[in-house]
Amino acid sequence: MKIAIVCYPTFGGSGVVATELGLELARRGHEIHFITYSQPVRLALLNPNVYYHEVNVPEYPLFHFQPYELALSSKLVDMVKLYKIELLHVHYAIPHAYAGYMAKQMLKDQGINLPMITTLHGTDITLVGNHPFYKTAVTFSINQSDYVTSVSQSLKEETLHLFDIKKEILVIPNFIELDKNGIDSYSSCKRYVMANENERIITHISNFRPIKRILDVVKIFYKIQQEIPAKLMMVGDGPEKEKAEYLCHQLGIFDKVIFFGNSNEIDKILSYSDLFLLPSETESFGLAALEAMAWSVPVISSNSGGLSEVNFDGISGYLSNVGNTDEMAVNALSILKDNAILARFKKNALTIAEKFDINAILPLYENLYRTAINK
Ligand code: GMT
Repeated sequence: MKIAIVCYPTFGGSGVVATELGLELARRGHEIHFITYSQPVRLALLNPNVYYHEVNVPEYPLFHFQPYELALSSKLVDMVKLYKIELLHVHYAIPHAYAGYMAKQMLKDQGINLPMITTLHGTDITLVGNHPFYKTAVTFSINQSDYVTSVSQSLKEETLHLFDIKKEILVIPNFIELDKNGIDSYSSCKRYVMANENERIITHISNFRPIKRILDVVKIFYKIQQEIPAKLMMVGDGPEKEKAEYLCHQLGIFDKVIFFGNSNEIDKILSYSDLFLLPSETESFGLAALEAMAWSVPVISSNSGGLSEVNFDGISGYLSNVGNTDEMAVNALSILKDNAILARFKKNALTIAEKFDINAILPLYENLYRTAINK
């Protein structure tokens, strides 16, 4: 199949999912066209089945806001005609579903039918999409999609609750590529760069937005390190970073915390980790938690959104109410203090992650594509 994928190319869950999906589809022989404003961060190598088409928005003094949707929909029409693309899959409703709808209409005018699938990822529904200034257009463009998927049952329910959606929403959970997590990767790791042998390694990865509650991460770690030797790996970048650094200074633990910034070494860092913290205000799914679990890392998370569909309480980790950092620290210590308990949680985390293996999830998308194209 010839498929166009539209996504955000930056660090962030929806872009990662879209890129990994496209790369795996290409490996399976499909022709994949990524159409976005810069090369997706995980799209390291182009191969004969992978194309990248950049959307440029020329500056013009009259524009206070650059009309990205216009440029994107134009590019979509041009690429669909040039490469005879059969299907459009947009990730993150805003503004991609809207631009996709415009492209569909322009193509229809030229006698070309382009089926469109919209995948809802989270904040496009819960935070941004629900804003009254966007809601009308978001509702319209979701309803105009030929098929709609969401990455968790929780997000599906929230979408139906917040918007007047007339389409069926199919839940296709996010996935993980487990094959790359081979034992060989462990052997080449240099753990001593991050922590001493006797120290537990605690990790958090996100875009450091307020919704991730990274000050809670620091507070939980502060309580952990009071009882056991430990180091905290803070991976990512975003608006809350400075506040978190300041809190580490205030608490006198700056020497125990490493701020990596955005990193391409996430797999390596996770392979060293003993525990992952994700105390978010909300997560539609929590891909970062799944990535940690795929490296046998137990997760301490909040219980909001779709996190309970990924992290199983008392099995792969623990879930607490948002902001309950005391309970999160107690739960973390109950795992970290005992080698046998830690080993059990690690094993369980991997077992649950295996249910989300790409080989199990990808056929769900492939089947949907076939249905959409042949309809
Ligand atoms: O919240 C983020 O970090 C970014 C955002 C995105 O779209 O890139 O993530 C959302 O999509 C991810 C992939 O489906 C989910 O794993 C995240 O849980 C979701 N974030 C939220 O719901 C806050």
